[in-house]
Amino acid sequence: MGDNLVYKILKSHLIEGTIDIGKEIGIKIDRTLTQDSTGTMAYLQLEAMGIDRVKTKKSIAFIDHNMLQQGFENADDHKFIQTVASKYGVYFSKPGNGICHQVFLERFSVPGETLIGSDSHTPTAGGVGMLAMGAGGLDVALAMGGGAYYIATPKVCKINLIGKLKPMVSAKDIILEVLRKLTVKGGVSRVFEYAGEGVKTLSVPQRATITNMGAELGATTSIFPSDEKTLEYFKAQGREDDWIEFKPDADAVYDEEIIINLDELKPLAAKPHSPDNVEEVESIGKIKVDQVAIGSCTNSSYEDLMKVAKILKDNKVHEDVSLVIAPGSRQVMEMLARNGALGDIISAGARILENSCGPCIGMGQAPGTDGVSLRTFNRNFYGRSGTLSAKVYLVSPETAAVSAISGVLTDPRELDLDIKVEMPERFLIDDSMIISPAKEGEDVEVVRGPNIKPFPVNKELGDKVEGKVLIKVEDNITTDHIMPSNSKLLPFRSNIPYLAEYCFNTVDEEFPRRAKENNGGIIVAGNNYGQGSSREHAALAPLYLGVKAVIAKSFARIHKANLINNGIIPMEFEAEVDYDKIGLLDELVIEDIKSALVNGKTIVKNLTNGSLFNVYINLTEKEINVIKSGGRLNSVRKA
Ligand code: MIC
Ligand code: SF4
Repeated sequence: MGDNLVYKILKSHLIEGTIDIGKEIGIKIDRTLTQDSTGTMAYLQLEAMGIDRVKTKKSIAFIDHNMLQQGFENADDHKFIQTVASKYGVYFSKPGNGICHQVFLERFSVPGETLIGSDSHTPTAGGVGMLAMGAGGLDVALAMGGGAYYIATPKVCKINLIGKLKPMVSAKDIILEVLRKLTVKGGVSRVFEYAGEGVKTLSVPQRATITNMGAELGATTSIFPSDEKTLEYFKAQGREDDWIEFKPDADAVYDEEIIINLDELKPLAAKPHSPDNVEEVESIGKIKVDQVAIGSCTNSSYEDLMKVAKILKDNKVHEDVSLVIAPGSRQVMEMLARNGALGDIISAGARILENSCGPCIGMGQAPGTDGVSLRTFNRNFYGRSGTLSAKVYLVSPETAAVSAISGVLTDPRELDLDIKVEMPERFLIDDSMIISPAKEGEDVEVVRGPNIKPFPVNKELGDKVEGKVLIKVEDNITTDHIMPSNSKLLPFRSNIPYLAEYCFNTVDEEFPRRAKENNGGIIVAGNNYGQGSSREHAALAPLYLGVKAVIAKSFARIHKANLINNGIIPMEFEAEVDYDKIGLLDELVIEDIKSALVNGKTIVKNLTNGSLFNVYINLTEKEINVIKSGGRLNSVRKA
């Protein structure tokens, strides 16, 4: 029996454990990436680990999220990251050079290697055949220090692509279709490996759109083979030396298989407020649109924006629509500028934003009250745009551009236009905004602005866990709910005491006050708790407010790891009905928690209503030690 791509990489990078579905393995990490909004914390943690220089093949720090310099905070954080990166041997991609995943794909991706990044869309690099995973900042710091990255051996699900996309149907529609089929929980504990004749019809940027938004499935990651199309991309990036052919064995086995027929796909949209709330554009109908936003790490490649430019050429943006465009990288922006496409975009009336995440993370362009916004992004979670009453639809660049002209949601197939874009023979290559680290790091002075506050570190675990239920939330709560991000909060990612005041703000403004009044306590949640962003702030802010445990029906992978890394115990209901029996401010207690960790199961007493219920505590031996020590940093320091 042959190996699939995932097993090939796992086998060649295995440091600890045995590859067996569900079992924990430690793998060697070749490359890491950080971005600024999770990066400050990651580098503070790297400093706290006391290593001299990073030990990966290459680590890169990008600045792309936190770009609106309304005060000194962002610029200070950027300086901190630049200097700390130089000291520890990390490459630094300057603000303006582009979105981490787009630039990584262009300039740093290598088929067959491993990557972890402190951002949940790190799987983008799976588009060239990397095993690329999102992780908490601390896990990235540990990997930079040469440590293994631990995951549960995933199931590998083959997504067999047959046929070929019809004109005006796009890679975005493929991943929206997968989300429609599988939902935001459908990828948990899985890697999606794309195969089939349809693969060779997709360019690398199209593949990267799919692996990028695979994050919304809750998947560990997604991956494509590295083939002739990949070679074409590497040649055009002047990096053919980094290319290898990387294909599954002819008799490779998979745990599951799904077939997607590209011939049958139509333009799709994810309706508010979830990426899996997918329907065909034509069946949603011609709703009036107030804003269209094109960009983000999902759809901001040269190819995407050239298609947009071709649609906009000789047209005007509808008078009631604000169209904003944020190119994914300086390479993309400069190429559009030089070949005239930017002129077509500007002449149509688009507003050009800088090469960064921008509105995708609520950094500006919040829609108006009740505004309908079509976005080529990957997330339309409630409140993420910065306007609670906004209705955000996720669509392809084609649907976005056509609708920007018509003023209503429009199926792009209505436009009879050939917008095929060929891969350029050579991209415009200029790495001058990527700064190499100092040769010897000792002499570099790390510059720390006043906004950088020490992060909270947990205490060793006591004998029992007790506390009141501080909040009870439903299914699919995202880390955007737990620790919202917008232009007002993003500058405070290195200031947990400040951020903690906004913890759960979009769900329950009283949460921080209640947590403080009760001396901390316990969170109760539904299924897929903590989906979305990898921000460990969604664990650090609750830790700061005294949260000791989260009892949920189930957890999303990265957030569960972040809770454990911070010594907050993730527990899962044995019977989901027990969730219904718990009320806000009920007093819960778990006696002899240390034995409970080892047994993997325990009884929770509800002192308020006298009931008892069982919870699982699914932790590996390593994780148990982390929890006992009060977090991974403590356990690393002890070792
Ligand atoms: C996101 O898309 O939610 C973010 C902002 O890129 C996050 C990282 C963060 O919260 O800083 C992510 O995807 O991990
Ligand atoms: Fe940036 Fe949005 Fe991509 Fe997150 S999803 S990395 S905020 S562009």
